[in-house]
Amino acid sequence: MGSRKNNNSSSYDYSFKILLIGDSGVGKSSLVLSFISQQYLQDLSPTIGVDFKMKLLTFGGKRMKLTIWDTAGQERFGSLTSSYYRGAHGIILVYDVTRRETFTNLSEIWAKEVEIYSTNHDCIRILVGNKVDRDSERAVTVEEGIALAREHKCLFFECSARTRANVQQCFKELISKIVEVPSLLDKGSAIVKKQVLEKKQMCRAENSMVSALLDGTNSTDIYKEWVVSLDSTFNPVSSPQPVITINGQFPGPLINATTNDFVHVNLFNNLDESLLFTWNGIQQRLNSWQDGVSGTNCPIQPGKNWTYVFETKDQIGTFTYFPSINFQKVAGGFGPIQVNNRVVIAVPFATPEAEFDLLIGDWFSADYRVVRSSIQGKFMSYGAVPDVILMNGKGPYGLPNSKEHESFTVTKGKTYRFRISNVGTFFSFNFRIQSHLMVLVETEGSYTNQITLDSLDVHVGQSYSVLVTAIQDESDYYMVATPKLLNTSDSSPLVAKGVLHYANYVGTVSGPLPSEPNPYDIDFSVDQAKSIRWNLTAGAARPNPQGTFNVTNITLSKTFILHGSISEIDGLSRYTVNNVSYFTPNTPLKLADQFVNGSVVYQLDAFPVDSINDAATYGVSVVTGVHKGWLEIVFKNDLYVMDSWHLDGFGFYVVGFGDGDWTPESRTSYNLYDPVVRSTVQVYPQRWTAVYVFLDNPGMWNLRSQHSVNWYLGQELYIRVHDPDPNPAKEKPPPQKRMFDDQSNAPIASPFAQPSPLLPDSPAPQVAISPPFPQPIAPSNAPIASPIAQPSPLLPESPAPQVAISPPFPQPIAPSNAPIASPIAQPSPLLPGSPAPQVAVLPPFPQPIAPSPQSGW
Ligand SMILES: Nc1nc2c(ncn2[C@@H]2O[C@H](COP(=O)(O)OP(=O)(O)OP(=O)(O)O)[C@@H](O)[C@H]2O)c(=O)[nH]1
Ligand SMILES: [Mg+2]
Repeated sequence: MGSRKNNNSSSYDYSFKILLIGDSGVGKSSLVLSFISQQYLQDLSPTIGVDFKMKLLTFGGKRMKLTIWDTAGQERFGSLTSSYYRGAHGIILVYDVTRRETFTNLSEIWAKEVEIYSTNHDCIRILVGNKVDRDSERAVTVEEGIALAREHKCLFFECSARTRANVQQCFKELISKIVEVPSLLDKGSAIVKKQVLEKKQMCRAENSMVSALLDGTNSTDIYKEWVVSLDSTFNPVSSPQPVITINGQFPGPLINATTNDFVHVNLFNNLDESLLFTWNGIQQRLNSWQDGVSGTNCPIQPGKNWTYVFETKDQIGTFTYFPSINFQKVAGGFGPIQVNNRVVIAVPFATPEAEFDLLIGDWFSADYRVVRSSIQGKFMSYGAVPDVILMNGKGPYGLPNSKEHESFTVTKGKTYRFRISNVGTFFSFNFRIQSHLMVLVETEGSYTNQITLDSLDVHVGQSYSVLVTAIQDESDYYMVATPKLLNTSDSSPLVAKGVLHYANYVGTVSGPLPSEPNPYDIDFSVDQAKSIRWNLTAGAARPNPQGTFNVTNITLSKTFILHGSISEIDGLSRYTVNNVSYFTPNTPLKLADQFVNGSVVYQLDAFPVDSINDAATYGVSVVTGVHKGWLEIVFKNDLYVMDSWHLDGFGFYVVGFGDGDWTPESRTSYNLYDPVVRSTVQVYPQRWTAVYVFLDNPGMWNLRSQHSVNWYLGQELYIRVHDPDPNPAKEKPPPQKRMFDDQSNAPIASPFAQPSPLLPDSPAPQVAISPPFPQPIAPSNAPIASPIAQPSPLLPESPAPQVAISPPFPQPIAPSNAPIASPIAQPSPLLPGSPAPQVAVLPPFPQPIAPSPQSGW
């Protein structure tokens, strides 16, 4: 993976701001939709505030970016924020030809606002009479329209957003008039705009005009076409094995976005099993439909494609993406995401010479499907130890038969930004560069206080940015990542080694590896974690400083105390939260929610959020998160190995790390002043980590262990943040083309809406639950090693801490004679009294290729 020079080039020649105004219901949003897409017009909800839409087009050989500000007609009594008008190159004043008052309001209210607030006095205005398809109900004549247009020096069109009559012509005419006005053309020029912005940035004039301009006009659409395949030729380490590649690359390509961009990823599944991709740390604001986990989306079936469309709304930072089901992350498929500051928001450090994406993670040399089978044994089996740690898919320096090591070239005296992510499955690691210090600047969406480190602990699923200045003699230097909680020798494959190469140096890297902190020294790691604080004065996604949001005085609406542990259920090894192991239903929770309020698929709040279930059990764990409430989560790690937790949709305010039991008094040790905000937090063995979350993002959000085995074997739950108002400004509606539409012959109707023909007498809506309970993919006869309890052949010297498996596991709740029970079909201690829905023999949806705990459908 190479470096990227920091230069910005626009993908358009001109950028114009178009504003639509007029009474509520006249069809402004419909006109915009009709213009930018070919969709059949549906009834829309009233716009709240303002909506932005982008359209890129070529006009007269020039590339144009239109940012269309679709305002809310309901605001007419309060008057639109004047900033909406500022800088507009074109204004469309819309009335409804069937409602006379919308016409009179145009001259009495709207046109006056334009006069007062419009800052481009030569901006082009266009008067539009909409809904001419309802000609028989007409209340305003064409002549009256023309007269008003003359009075206000506007162009005039009559349109129908419904039939699309005249809509394209109207926008085209507007653009053609804008480009005829030299002053407007100048203001819309990308080059001039950049110069103006740079000047403004230099002056650091964060006045409201700049921020208003930025709020809407800088977003871009980024389009990706990805083919996801199993590649048996990559072989990062000696043995042949299938690796998940994207367009032939491993790791996958960078998604390089800026705050508020729209990312479109059209993903073709060339695997022989279903898959989903999740965008770890991207908050998918109001849009959990694009989150790509089993609770929100149906898997993309083999041979099919699906386009994710998501917005990097109000975010900056370093993140990763990866496959979320079927244990596939163990085989690769991961890649980097970066979300850059908008150009006018100053980054709190000088622009580095270049950036390096450094994805580091543990790796199994076996086929992931074999590893997947091995962790599903009937007896105690808690995974297997990864064999090697890779840097950007490459083996450690000097490891025979592995892919050539990673190397970055630097120039003496220059400073570089390293974006380091732990894309592994199990090991936390300590990262360091021989003879070089690192300045920590960012983590998963937040700028941090800038602390200088000689080594950095990165836990599974986490990302950081550090600055490294090439201050040493021209030579080569080791970049090293060593696993935590494991003793390794320098030559161990579990010591990742790459090279920092100074340009012009001819020679090889030498010298001892940079010394590591004691890998068992938890206090070192905790102290470092506590020293990573939020940079309160830096702006990030917004111009105002991060510290504007303060958690000192918030009122908590709820506390979850979540114990991560292991257990055995019906003879199967499972990971648990409060003794409940997540069972993945066939129907994604989000779809179930949409159609039948979730009933039948899950029972809301049956999961014990602050107590431990007596007996280990399966559950479709969905809990309520109070919309706009503050949630406190205390993660407790009952095991003797590291864990790390991630919540989709939000950032964690990391307020505390503690030893032993957590009690309400533990809150006195919290850092409420400048807790860092990030999406993944580590939980140390036998310790707790406390976070706050502000639940301002309605949706169905996955809370999971980032450790692949833990996640695959049930260590997850969902937080349902719900606002009963079906307003798309509060939560976006499902994507137009839902996944099952794409992948099966099933109608787009609810899976519950129609009784199955197989179950004519069924009193309740049916759930397709097939296969029933999670099954091991294949019986594993091989002795299954615990990752910790038994040394791996690759780790002869590791003394290995022990996993506490005492007291002995709870016994299976009931002997499970065939037929195998579904956690839903049988009353469970978690679901008291839940009416036992029927198991449909033939579900209406596609089946997973291989039954597995997370396969969904
Ligand atoms: N028959 C007909 N109906 C239309 C047309 N354009 C919009 N509508 C309908 O009019 C209603 C209001 O349309 P919107 O586009 O939401 O109106 P708006 O101006 O954006 O309203 P606010 O967001 O509240 O300001 C919806 O039910 C549309 O389906 C049209 O050309 N013909
Ligand atoms: Mg609207």
